[in-house]
Amino acid sequence: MGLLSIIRKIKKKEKEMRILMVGLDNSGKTTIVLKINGEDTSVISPTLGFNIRTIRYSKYSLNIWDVGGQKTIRSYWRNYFEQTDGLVWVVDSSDVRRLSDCRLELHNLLKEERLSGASLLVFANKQDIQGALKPEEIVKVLNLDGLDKTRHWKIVGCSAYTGEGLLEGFDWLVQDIASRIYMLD
Ligand code: G3D
Repeated sequence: MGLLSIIRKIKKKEKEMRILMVGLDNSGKTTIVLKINGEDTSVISPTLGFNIRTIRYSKYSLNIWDVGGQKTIRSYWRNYFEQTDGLVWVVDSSDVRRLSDCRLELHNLLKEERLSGASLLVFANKQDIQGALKPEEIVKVLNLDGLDKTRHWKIVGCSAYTGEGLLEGFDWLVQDIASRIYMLD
């Protein structure tokens, strides 16, 4: 292999970002990933309780790990933390009953040492449903203002059905990660 192709290869690798999609089951993780990339989504591992999808997003290649949220498999989330650049925490904003569970799981997750540097995007999903809590309300219920001051985070209201908010959220996440890890770009 020539030097140029090696350099190209390294550069290509550098443009990869590893994103972990998490949240309670039924929050809309799968629907969001499908919506953002439509048919182009390639599913690497549809079995084993998680999917890895690689999507092109501007000049980056996002490896999105979509880990199931059922209670029984939440304890396995920790197996996917290594080298996570960004976390997308998806909330079903219409499922008020489970928001305290949601807050608990989120804060537990963020205690993980290996995730301490990851940018956090909170998607207040299902905004199309009447009665869904607004992003400002989700901030309060999930106590996001109480997060560690060093955490980079943002909340965006969205609907995986209409597509509202999805690009705004991913744009922020990708920019935030890029500014941390690709400073020479
Ligand atoms: P998960 O991957 O987090 O478990 P899914 O969640 O993507 O499977 O979505 C769970 C259910 O919520 C699905 O409904 C899906 O269609 C619905 N859903 C996801 N996003 C939205 C949204 O923005 N608005 C509305 N109204 N519904 C949404 P079903 O009925 O297929 O189980």
